[in-house]
This record gives sequence, structure tokens and C-alpha cells, in this order.
Amino acid sequence: ARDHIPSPRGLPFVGNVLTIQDEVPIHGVERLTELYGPIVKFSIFGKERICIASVELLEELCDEKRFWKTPSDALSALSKEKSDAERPRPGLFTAPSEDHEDWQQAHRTLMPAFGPLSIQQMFDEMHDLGSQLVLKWARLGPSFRIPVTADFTRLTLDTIGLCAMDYRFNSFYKDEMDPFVEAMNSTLTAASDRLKIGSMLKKMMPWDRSNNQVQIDREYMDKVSLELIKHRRENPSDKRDLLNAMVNGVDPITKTKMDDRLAASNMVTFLIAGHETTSGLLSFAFLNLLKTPDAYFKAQQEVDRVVGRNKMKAEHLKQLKYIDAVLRETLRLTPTVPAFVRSVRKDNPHDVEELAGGKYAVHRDDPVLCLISKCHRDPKVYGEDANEFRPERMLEENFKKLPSGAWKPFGTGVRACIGRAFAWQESLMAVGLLLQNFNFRLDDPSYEMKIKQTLTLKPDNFFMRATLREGIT
Ligand code: MNH
Repeated sequence: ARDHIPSPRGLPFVGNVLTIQDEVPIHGVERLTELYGPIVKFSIFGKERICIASVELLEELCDEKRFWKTPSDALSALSKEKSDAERPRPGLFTAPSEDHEDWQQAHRTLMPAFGPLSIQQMFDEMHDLGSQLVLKWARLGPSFRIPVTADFTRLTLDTIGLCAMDYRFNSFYKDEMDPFVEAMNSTLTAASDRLKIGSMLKKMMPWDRSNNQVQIDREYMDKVSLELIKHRRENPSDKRDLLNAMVNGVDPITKTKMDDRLAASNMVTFLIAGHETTSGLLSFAFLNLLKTPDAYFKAQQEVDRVVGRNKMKAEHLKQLKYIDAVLRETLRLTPTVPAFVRSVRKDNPHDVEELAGGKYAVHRDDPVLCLISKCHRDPKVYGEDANEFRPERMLEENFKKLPSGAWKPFGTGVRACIGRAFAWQESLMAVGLLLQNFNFRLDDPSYEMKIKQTLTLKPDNFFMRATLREGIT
């Protein structure tokens, strides 16, 4: 049945590489599903990939009894270069599978630190950094062209730095990014470049040195994290942050603490996973609001009604129901992590799993790319206006009626995003606070969304302007 999966004809050796080439790698794959339907098989340099793009198929792939997460090529490639002893330990995100000891220990040890109570206790720090952003934009005034994604990256990076490890990157008012951030960015670029043809060919050349750079950056980030961990061990604090959870947390099953190298890998993971994605979400959310005046108006009305001119508090957030829907709808249309990979579980006795009642088959060694960006626009679920930004469909009463596979921007099952509540609180707070304080407009009213993909998606070249609202002190 695998042979019934539609597939474009490829060239010898390179396969379908040319068909899926695109400045934005994910767009190449999306195009393929537009041409061949919701399941398609393609090959790149001899490696076959299945890709799915409908809610029905996604729900099958999310069945935890049959399939599990395998990390995508781009990510796992990052830690393949060295021998076992030297290789960095896998952080939660890149761990090869959920039966890996390091994943299990870190998952059990760190879950409580991401629970609702712990996250709520981070509100004041998140608000502190949100206020820094307000101050910056207020001082620069209405003629300043706000580089939206860059400033949101400063906000989200400073937030994860402060909440996770009590470290202030102080990125506002800095044009150059912290060296840690430079290392992080070049690692991310290297990872997503692996999906482009030019660098695939380059990798095959003996003189290619880009792997070395990735290695150097990786080691630098691990080193900084290790220092932070050692520093905290020697200077204990009773702060309920992630660093303490890593240094002091005990695995309830094995009763052991994470060793320093495992903790360091996870710290790097949180810093990367914890800011890129949220920055993209905030940027797309503002772009959507600016492109949809009716939604913008409703969101601002909500903030004025719920918070008014008062200082925002954690309790306000659950009342920001329309903004909640704006964020959900934004992640539906532009999920900043646009795909994840599932494959047949190791403990699944079947070597072949059938899909769609036997119409197609997935073999044990076939990783399936679940193209969330496409599933989220499935017309069977979202109708003819699936491509339109309409937050109303994400208001709680409508949202809870959606089928389970209709909205998966945070992944699925035990490997779903551990930082979801963190990201949500930070984003609700930021959108609310900014709408409370400013009136925004597009810098260029004719700007149309253009996407830039590093490892995650962000709008490219998006600028806006902010005018302080009356009555704000
Ligand atoms: Mn996050 C896993 C999306 C914010 C830390 N995250 C995932 C996955 C998706 C995802 C999708 C699953 C990937 C896969 O199946 O291959 N994450 C997001 C989005 C946002 C986000 C869209 C913001 C918006 N993530 C955050 C934040 C943190 C974080 C904030 C940390 C503070 N995410 C993680 C970690 C994992 C993860 C850690 C890996 C979890 C695991 O496998 O156990």
C-alpha cells in the first residue's frame, strides 16, 4: 500500500530535491501537498520521506499507541558529529525517543517547574520585561520604525533568561546581541540551512567547515550553561526558577538528580526553544491584528474593559478571551513550528502501520513529516475561509468543538511542548500590555506577509509604528 502514496517523479541521485527547493524550505513541501494531495512521498538524496497534510491523517499519526515522535533531521543532525563521550547529552527537544533515559529523567524532573503555579509565579518578571519594551517604544516615539521580530526576540529572550535562570541578557538598547545569542542564532541558521540544496551539496565537500562552526557554537553554549549551573550550586537561592529545578530537582522514580551535563543541555534547549517560537507568535499576532482592523478593535476594547488604565495583574489574563483567540488563530495560520515528525513506535509489534483504513501504509523505517501548517488549513474542518484570519472561530466555545487534530501547534502526546503555559502567559501579557499602552499601525500600509524560516517561522521585513495612548503614565 505504500506504493499507493502519490509521489512526484524524481531525478537519479538527487530525487525530488529540485521540486521542493524554496527560499522558505517548508513552502517547498507545502507546494508538494498542494499538487499531490494530503499524503505524498518524496525523496532527497536517496532518503524517502512521507508527508501528510490533513486533519484526518494527522489524528492517526498522533495516535500514541501506534506512533511516536522522532526528532526532525535538521535537529538531530546537530549532535551527530562527535563520539559518545564528547557528544552533548540530548536536551528534551532533541532526545531521540521517549524511551531514552536522559529524556525520561529530565521530563520527570522538570515537569513540575512548568506547572500552572510555577508559571504564575513568573508573572511579575514577565511583566517587568514587558514594561521595558513599553518604555523603549514610548521613548523612541511614533516616528520610529519598530523592527517587530527583532524587538520581540529581545523580549522573549530576556524573559526566558530571567525566568529560567535569573540572568538578565538586557537586550533592549543593545544593537549587538549577547554572544550567547549570536551562537544560538548561527546554530539555528545552520540547522535550517541543512534543508536547502546549496548546503546539502556543500556538506558533501571535504573542505566544508560549517559543521565545525556549529560545533564551536554548541560548545560555547554548553560552557556558559555549565557555568551558570555551577554558580547556582555554589550560591543557592530559594527562587522557584528552572535553574533551581535542574540543580535541586529529584526524579520521583529513580530518586536521582540530573548530572551537570544533562542539566546544561536542557538549559540550552530552554533558551532556544523558549524564545524563538514565542517571538514569532507575537510578531505574526501583531501583523494579523494590523491587517484585520475589526479584530484589532475587539482586542483593544477587551484590554480596555478588563484592565483599563490599571497595572496588569496575572488574574487579568484569563479574562482576555478574545486575545487568547487571536493567539490561537495566529498559531493556526502560521504555526511557528510548522511541522513535526512521527514514526512507528519501537514497541509497536507491527512493522507496517496502515493509514486511512488500509489505503496507505507506513513502514517502520519511514519517518512521517506532519505538516501542521497545512493541517491547520484543512477545508474539511475550517471551511472555505480556512485561509482567513478570524479569531472568532477560536473562542473557547468554538475551539472545544474542533476535532483533536485540527490544532496542534504545540506538538502532541508525551513529547508535546513543555513550555506551552509559559509561552501563553508571556504572549497574553505582552499583547495585552502593548495594546493597553499604544496605538499601532503598519509602517508600510502595503506590506504583505513574507515569511522567513530559520528553524522556526517569522514574518520578514515587518515594521510597525507605535503612538502612546492618552492617559498612560
Ligand atoms: Mn516548545 C516541544 C512549539 C514555546 C520548550 N514546542 C515543542 C514542540 C512544538 C513546540 C511543536 C514539539 C516538537 C516535536 O514534536 O518535534 N513551543 C512551541 C511553540 C511555542 C513554544 C509554538 C511558543 C509559541 N517551548 C516553548 C517555550 C519553551 C519550550 C517557551 C521553554 C520555556 N518545547 C520546549 C521543549 C520541548 C518543546 C523543552 C520538548 C519537549 C519534549 O520533547 O519533552
